[in-house]
Amino acid sequence: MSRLFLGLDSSTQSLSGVLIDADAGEIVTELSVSFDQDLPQYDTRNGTIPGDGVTVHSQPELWLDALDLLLGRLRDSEADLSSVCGISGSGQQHGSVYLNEQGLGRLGFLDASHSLAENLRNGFSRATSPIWMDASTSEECHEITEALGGPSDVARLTGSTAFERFAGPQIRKFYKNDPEAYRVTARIHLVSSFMASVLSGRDAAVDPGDGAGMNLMDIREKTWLDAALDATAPDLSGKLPQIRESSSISGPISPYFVQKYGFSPTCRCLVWSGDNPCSVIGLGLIKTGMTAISLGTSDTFMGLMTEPRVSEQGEGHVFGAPTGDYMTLICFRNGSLAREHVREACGYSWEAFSQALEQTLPGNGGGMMLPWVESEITPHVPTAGLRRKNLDEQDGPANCRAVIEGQMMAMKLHTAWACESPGSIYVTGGASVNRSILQVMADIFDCTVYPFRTTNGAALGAALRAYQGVESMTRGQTWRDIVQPFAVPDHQQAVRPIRAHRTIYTEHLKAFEAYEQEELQTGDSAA
Ligand code: ADP
Ligand code: XUL
Repeated sequence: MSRLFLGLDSSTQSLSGVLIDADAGEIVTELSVSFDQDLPQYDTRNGTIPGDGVTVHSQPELWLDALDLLLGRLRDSEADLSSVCGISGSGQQHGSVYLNEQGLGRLGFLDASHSLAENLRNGFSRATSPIWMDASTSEECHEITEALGGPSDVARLTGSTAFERFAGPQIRKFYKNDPEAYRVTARIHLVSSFMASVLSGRDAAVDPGDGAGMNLMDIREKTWLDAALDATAPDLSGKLPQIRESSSISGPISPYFVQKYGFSPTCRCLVWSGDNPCSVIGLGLIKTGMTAISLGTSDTFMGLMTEPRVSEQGEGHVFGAPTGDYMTLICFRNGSLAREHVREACGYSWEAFSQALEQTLPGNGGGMMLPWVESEITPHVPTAGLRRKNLDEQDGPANCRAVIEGQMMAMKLHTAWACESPGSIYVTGGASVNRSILQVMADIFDCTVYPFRTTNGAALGAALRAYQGVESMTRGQTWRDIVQPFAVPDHQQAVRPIRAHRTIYTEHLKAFEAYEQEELQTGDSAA
């Protein structure tokens, strides 16, 4: 009988499942539930409750209904859920779920004749959950930062400076706005640990990957940091779950899922993690020094590290990695957004955009662009607006090269604190199909770039974590044994740096850095 492992990814807009066959080394099936389309009764937009764009929440019952729906679809497919040996998951990071005593108590008694959402009705002390897109807690970030001694102390202690979307500032805001509801909160879970609690029918732990996204965890000790808890809200330690390594088993699956969907009672539920730590595994980043870049809606840089080093500028984050090491995550908000903006302004297709890159020269004759179409996370740019230097707005091809060079040079500069010169880069996300863009990346980073085709990287990573957690207890397989058949870059499509471009970019990077500094200091938007 095959040994199957299930990975779930509870993300912003959907819940996905990837079922893998560990013996065959292949994916058996992949399914997804879209919140907006499949659960229209919640009336979400892109998975969130419509609002002002600053306060951004979702409903925890939505995630529960999605779980019932997805598992029902899996049961009705060919998949043999009774052969699933282990389940783990990946959650959108930073989102928090607030259970009262009743909700916490119900976890152990889920009744299969009702839905999960019905089981947990009246079980929440906060009706909706703030998620990672929420930016409404600047005041609380400031208060927490003051109490902990300043931004560099917060970063050194917790792995990140205080960020609006992180759970700690969100908890503080809840406590300040509704102290009574905060008082009756018995447990504050992350999306990941909430879903793990439901699956295992018991209060599940947070792992160091997702726990680091709260501004509450001691990044070195991987324990709750008393000073941060005190700076956030009273009596917080009794309201938080335990922290346990992400390979830990939370317990056997709740009888609810055995009765309803045909899982074996011996199926084990592992602790869940955040989507970024899971993606690191789904991309096969299991050795320190390995790096990946995702060119998606926003661009993200991920890398494994042995020590939790933080940037002096407070850029990016350090999270625990599922391998027990650390990982960095550095987010550049203006990714595809800025590429599309420039492409559309030129009236180009992606093909014409690629041709423009091919017909222009590295260094762009000194023409540069700071691609801040929206406010930028890295570097911190609150005032949106494209900036250009030595660049004619009407020159389409030069603008295409300038946006890509600007993005890659910014990435090179602002990730150097974490990884000065990567040996190679795995690249994924929608724009990774574009080899002309990858050539600029290879030249600027001066290393080989390997495209990595994956759709459900976080769910796959979660399935591999389940496999590792269950199997490492008995068979002693290494991470390499586990990840290798599933997570392989496309070596035939590798893009290598062109030697002749090295000196050009060494010089161009210096000019770009000076230009960026200048603009960051003046702070005004242009063009
Ligand atoms: P998400 O962050 O939503 O997962 P994806 O990784 O799916 O995003 O990337 C989608 C983006 O990929 C599109 O918005 C588009 O800008 C970009 N894209 C698609 N094809 C190309 C191409 N040939 N060249 C550059 N970018 C592309
Ligand atoms: C990471 C972050 C996002 C969410 C998306 O810090 O905010 O990547 O995890 O799900």
